[in-house]
Amino acid sequence: MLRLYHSPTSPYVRKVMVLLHETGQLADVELIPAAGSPVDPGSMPLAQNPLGKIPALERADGPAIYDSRVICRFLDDRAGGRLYPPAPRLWETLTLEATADGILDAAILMVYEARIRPEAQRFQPWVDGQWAKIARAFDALEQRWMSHLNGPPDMGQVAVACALSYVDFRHGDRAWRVLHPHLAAWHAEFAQRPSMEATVPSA
Ligand code: GSF
Repeated sequence: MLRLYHSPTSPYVRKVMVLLHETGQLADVELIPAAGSPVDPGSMPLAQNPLGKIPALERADGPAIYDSRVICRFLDDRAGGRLYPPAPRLWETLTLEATADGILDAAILMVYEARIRPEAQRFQPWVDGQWAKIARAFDALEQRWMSHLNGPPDMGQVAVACALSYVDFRHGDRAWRVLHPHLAAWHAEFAQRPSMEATVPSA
């Protein structure tokens, strides 16, 4: 049995959960709740992932694997490799996934700055710089990636959908849809996939 260290609000964990739904592997994975932060590892699986982050996937016959991109490729490979296409399209899929993860990295750093750093020590240029990365990524998706996003379903699309949903979840005050109408329309449709609806984060 595979054991996935999990949180219902983690967008990186959500990528794995969406893949499990899409590939029919939900029954093969036991979910282990975990929570923590860079200043308090809490119940994070430090023995499985020295970085103290989730997701991490414990296997019966080998060391635990992480991070979410490694876990997604492992689980997709285990199911026959449908969500990571062969090269050369693979390089676009992986770049799209890296773009989505970069949006998540910036969005989570903004959350930590507000949630963990004491008010007197918060540094607004840091937050603005993180949001600038997200805004440029949205521009790139709108201007250069819509043909890939509208192509055959792949992990790049799953990652982008999870990233856009996470920005809505944690930074709902940032109105990104106005300037990115094609991306917004794509997300509205992709979010209706059963795998996405089954993994909506609860507050
Ligand atoms: C990032 C995972 C991550 O930051 C991946 O799996 O792709 N590159 C990794 N996870 C967060 C939880 S979340 O909000 O998604 C995490 O584990 N934070 C705790 C910490 O100490 O950073």
